[in-house]
Amino acid sequence: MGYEYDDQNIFAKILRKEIPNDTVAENDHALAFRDISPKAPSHVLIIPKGKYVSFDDFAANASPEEITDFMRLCAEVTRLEGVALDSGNGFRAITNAGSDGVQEVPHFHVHIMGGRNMGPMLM
Ligand code: IU
Repeated sequence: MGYEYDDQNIFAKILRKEIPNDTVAENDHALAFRDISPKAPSHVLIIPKGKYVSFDDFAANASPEEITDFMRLCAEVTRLEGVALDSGNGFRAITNAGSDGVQEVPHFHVHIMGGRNMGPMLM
């Protein structure tokens, strides 16, 4: 069993700069950009630049450098968006995986959403 990556997914096209994005920050191994359909005043997606389908694929197969850069970019986004706990009111970070997780785009991404009270988690 493997994680089959679709090179035609929309985030692969964003990484290849075939379609534009509203970049918030980036580093060697990860890119952060604004969600095209924001569900909160601040809604940013963080994606690895490598070809990982989902959280479990990334967690199992990414290198330590990729994982560190990804997590550090998440932290940078929370600071830039003013939602980090040392300076703001907090945020929700989520990732959807596969069909039961209702993942729309098959390139691993974390949503960071804030700027309002996000309410209880959906069950
Ligand atoms: P999901 O976790 O795979 O369900 O979320 C995909 C997100 O990607 C969703 O919030 C969309 O609004 C967002 N998105 C985007 O930012 N730009 C796009 O071109 C497309 C989807 I298609």
